[in-house]
Amino acid sequence: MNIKSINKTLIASAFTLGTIACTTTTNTQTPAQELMAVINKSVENNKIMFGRQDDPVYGHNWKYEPNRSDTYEVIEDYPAIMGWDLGGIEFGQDKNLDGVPFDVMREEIIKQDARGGFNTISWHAYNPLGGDSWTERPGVVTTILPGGEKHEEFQTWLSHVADFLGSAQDSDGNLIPFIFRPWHEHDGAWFWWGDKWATREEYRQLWDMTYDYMQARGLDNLVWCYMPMPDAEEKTPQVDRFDIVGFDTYQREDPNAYIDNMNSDMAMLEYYREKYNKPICVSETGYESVKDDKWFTEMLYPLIKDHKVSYVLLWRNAWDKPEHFYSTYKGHSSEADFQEFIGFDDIITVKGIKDLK
Ligand code: BMA
Repeated sequence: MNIKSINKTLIASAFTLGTIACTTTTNTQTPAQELMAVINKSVENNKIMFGRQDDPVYGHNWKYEPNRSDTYEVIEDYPAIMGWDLGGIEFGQDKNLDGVPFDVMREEIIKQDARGGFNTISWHAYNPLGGDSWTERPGVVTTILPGGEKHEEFQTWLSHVADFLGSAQDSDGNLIPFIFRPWHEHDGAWFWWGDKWATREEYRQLWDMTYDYMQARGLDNLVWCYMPMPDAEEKTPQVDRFDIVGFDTYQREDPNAYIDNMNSDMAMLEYYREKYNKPICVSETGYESVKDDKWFTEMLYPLIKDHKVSYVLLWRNAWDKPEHFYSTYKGHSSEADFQEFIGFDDIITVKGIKDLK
C-alpha cells in the first residue's frame, strides 16, 4: 500500500466514523471495551485464548497461500488471537520488516474479526537515527521526545501507525479492536527503546507521547498492553494509560532457565494484577524449532494453567528460515502434542471465543 491509498482509506474511515457517531445510539461500548469484556471473561472463566504471530500469511516453508495456516492444518481451527507487527509502516512502506504486505495484513485482520477472533499488534520500529529496532544507539529516545531534533519527524511515524490502526473495519463499519503493545521488551539493551538506552522517565514520556497521539486521533479501539520490568515500577504508565499487562519470555537451551523466567515473570504480573487491577497475558513465548515433542503439554501448559492468564501467544513460523519456528506445523514431531494442548478444556481457539461474548 502506498501513502495515497492509506490516505484514501483514512478519508473513508473518517467518513464512516462520522456516520456511526450520528446514527448509532444503542451501542455504548467502544471496540476496546468490547475486547476488554472478552479478556475479562476469559479470566473469570479460567480460559486461556491461544494466539500466534502471522499465522495465516505464511508458515514453515510456505508464504502467501490464501487460506493456509500452520495452525489450521494441524487442528482445523484458527488461533483465537492473531499477532501482527507494524515494523516498517513508519516509512509508509507497503510491507513490514518480515515482508508481510500491510494490505494483506489488514485483510487477514478483518477475516479474523469476522470469525469472532481478535488481533494484537506490536511495532518493531526502525531506529529514527538509522538502522532497525536492534541498532544500538544511545540517546535515540531523547531525540524523538518533545524538543528533540527528530520529534516532528517521529510524529509522522506515529501518524502512519495510527492510520493503520484506524483502517480496519468490520462489515458494519465499526473499527476492529486491537491489543496494542508498543515499546515491548524494554527491559534489555536489544531495542533502541530499551532500559540501557533511555532513562526510565524518558520511557514513560515515550509511552505517554504514543498514548496521547493515538487518543488525539480518536482511536477508541485500542487495548493497551504494557510489559512491566522487574524492579522498575517507575516506568509503569499511569493506571488509566494501560489496560492489560504481559511479558515476552522464550525458552533457549536450558529448560530450567525458562521455568525460572516464566515463574518470576508470572509473579511480577500477578503483583501488577493485584496492585493495578489489570488482567495478565503471555504476550510472546515459544521454543525456537520446538525441540521437545511434548513442549506444549509438558512445558508451556503447566507454567500457565493456574495463573488466570487471558491469552498466550506463540511467535512466528518463518517461511524463509527453516529453524525459526515457534509453533508446530503439519508433519512436525510435536504435532500430536500440540493437538492435545489445544484440546484441553481451558485452551480456547477462535471457535471457542463465542463462549466468552
Ligand atoms: C523477531 C524475529 C525476527 C523478526 C522480528 C519481528 O523475534 O522473528 O526474525 O523480524 O521478530 O517480527
